[in-house]
Amino acid sequence: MTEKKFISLAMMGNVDSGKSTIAGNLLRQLKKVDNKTILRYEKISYEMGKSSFKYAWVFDQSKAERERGITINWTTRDFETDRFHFALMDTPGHHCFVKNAIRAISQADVAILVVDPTTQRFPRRYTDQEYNEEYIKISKSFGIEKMVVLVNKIDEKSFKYSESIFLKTKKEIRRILKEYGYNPKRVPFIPVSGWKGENLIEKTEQLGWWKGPTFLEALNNLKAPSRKTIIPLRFTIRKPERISGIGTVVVGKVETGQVRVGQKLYSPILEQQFVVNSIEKFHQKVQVGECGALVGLNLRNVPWRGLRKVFVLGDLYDDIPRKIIQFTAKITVLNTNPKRVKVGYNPIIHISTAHHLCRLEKIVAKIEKSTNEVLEQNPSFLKKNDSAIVIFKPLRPICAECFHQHPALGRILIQEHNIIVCAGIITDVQKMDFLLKN
Ligand SMILES: Nc1nc2c(ncn2[C@@H]2O[C@H](COP(=O)(O)OP(=O)(O)O)[C@@H](O)[C@H]2O)c(=O)[nH]1
Ligand SMILES: [Mg+2]
Repeated sequence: MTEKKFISLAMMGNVDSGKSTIAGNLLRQLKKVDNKTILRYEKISYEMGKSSFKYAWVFDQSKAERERGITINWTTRDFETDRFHFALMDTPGHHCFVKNAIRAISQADVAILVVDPTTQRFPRRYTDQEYNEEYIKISKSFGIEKMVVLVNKIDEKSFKYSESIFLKTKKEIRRILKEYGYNPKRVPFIPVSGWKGENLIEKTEQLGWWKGPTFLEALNNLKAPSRKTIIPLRFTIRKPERISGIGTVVVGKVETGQVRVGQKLYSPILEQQFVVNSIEKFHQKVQVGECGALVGLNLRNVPWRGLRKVFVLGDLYDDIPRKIIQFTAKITVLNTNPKRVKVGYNPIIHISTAHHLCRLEKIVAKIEKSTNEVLEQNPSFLKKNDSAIVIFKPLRPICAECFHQHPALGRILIQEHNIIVCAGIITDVQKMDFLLKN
């Protein structure tokens, strides 16, 4: 039997749209969470006056998350269909924790956008549509080509399983998708109720008009993502964990190449090498972590403290990753920034699961986005919709790569006050010399 292809999914969308509830209820229906656990959540959440969050608690595991009724962390669970092995990442929608959402989305193959078309319950700084737009921008900037849109809460009083509300929502979201370069025809839209578990795995009688797939069917119908297996290894770390009896485990994604037991890995930030003791993929020991997989690596001789700052590992003998002290990027300004994007601008730049403080050293040229034709040399600032070639200098050396070599480490995103200011790709990097301490 050939092994099933692996796909990672990130739930994304505004706070309270029902991401955690959908994810939790889906796992319950797939019997990945037993009813006893749900009954326990039901009882305790009821006592806390948060009974509507019983399914969300499958993913919202911490005390702070449960008391506040919001997702803060980014939690991953797995499940299988007959074609694929999925990793399902639940992300926070609350604007205070959007950094965690960005990091999770950066490791996803497919984004699951959850939208709530029912009436808004409290005043917000931005409209729901603006939040949806931000998430679509984030996933596009990270090169996520596939998306599934779930129109949630069909059971709510103001929705009442209405086809017209579904179609209206679909039309609005499709317009945004198109604006940011997605082909709306390739994005399935599915009406669901995360709370009642309707149309997640099984169809519901209430939705007689719905002839399309359920959420799970849509996932099973996805095309397997293409993987860059033959390129040397880059492993992006989400978090280090200390597991009793095993030792230090780094959890992350095999972005390119593959990782093997016994392989010597190198961290440019620590300037150290480690040997892979064992690899775990959703609680199962494996010999190889294939390209695209989310795995835990148990490493020999890792300094626990230093690991927090490490985001990328590569093979010690094959295209070893190096520290970067400066990089050139082709960026597009997606939003006007009150301070404007000019030389000296000091943004935090997201690259894969990491973010770094950088300084804009130089605006080389303003260009025409599609043709790269130079419109202006050395402009003093950039405004909304401008594209440009720029040079950034990180405050401290970082790990990054040219987009055409390692796409996952060559995409950058600048976000300020929860608004995406710029997005782009790295076209050139200035590397530091290779150093090895141990
Ligand atoms: N009526 C109804 N309420 C829902 C549905 N899905 C989620 N909710 C409620 O919406 C609130 C927020 O849900 P949660 O899953 O925490 O949203 P998240 O912030 O996107 O993760 C909770 O009170 C849920 O019970 C649904 O399909 N129907
Ligand atoms: Mg949540």
